[in-house]
Amino acid sequence: MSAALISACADTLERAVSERTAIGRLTIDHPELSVADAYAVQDEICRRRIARGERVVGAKLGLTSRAKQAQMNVAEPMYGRVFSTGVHPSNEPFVVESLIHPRVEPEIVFVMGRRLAGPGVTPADVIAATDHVVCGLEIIDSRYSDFSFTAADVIADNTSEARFVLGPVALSPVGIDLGLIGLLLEVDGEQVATAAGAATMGHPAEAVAMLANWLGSRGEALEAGWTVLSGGLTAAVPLTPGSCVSATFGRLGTVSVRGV
Ligand code: OOG
Ligand code: MG
Repeated sequence: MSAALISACADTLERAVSERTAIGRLTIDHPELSVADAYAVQDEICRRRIARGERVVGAKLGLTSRAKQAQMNVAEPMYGRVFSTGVHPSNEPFVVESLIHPRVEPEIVFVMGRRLAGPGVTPADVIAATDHVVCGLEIIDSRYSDFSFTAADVIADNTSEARFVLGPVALSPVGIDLGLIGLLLEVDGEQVATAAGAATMGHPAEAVAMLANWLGSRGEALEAGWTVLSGGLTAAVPLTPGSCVSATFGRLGTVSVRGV
């Protein structure tokens, strides 16, 4: 795909964000959009956001659990970038209208103690390079109508990245089996899903290792201090005004967000 077309796709997605209006999939008009093209569109949008003063504070994995893959009908794991502007304070209500059609999903979040880049990164390397883990809720917002997309569409859209909320308990991952951390997801106090850390590729550190290897192959890295969202453990739930989504993760505590 030409540089002009990559730039035009970036324009279309950026307009959807600024106008808070969902668009049709890019691949309807551009069925030739490949995964590599899609990352080029994502890169272009990230470059523009950085040029406008936003700061990359980490990365996110997408579609790393069967629950998410089944919900979105996309079976391919992927990554995106997270920005300083995406941090939502845990005690503040979330204005639903600030996004197009936000959904919330529970994730285990790694905060890197040192830089990590592939090739050859293993889950044990991830644990050793991690300063601490926390639980989190990612607030995603697809720029596509009805969250309907192919892998290429959603990669171009920075994997529906919008905001995230971090939980209250920071723990070293050493000596904890993150695969066996239990999760209870509730909406307005009603149980909607349960899962364990192992829902993301057998172990959340497995997903983060894959990301470090992908980034390494591009000459990039998980940087020290970065926040890394390892992927939704359950299907995402809509965030609506007046509702409260809450995730309790064993020793990592409870994180919630209330829509207004
Ligand atoms: C794509 C984002 C996927 C995850 O954790 O699986 C994602 C989407 O579902 O809109 O962030
Ligand atoms: Mg996510």
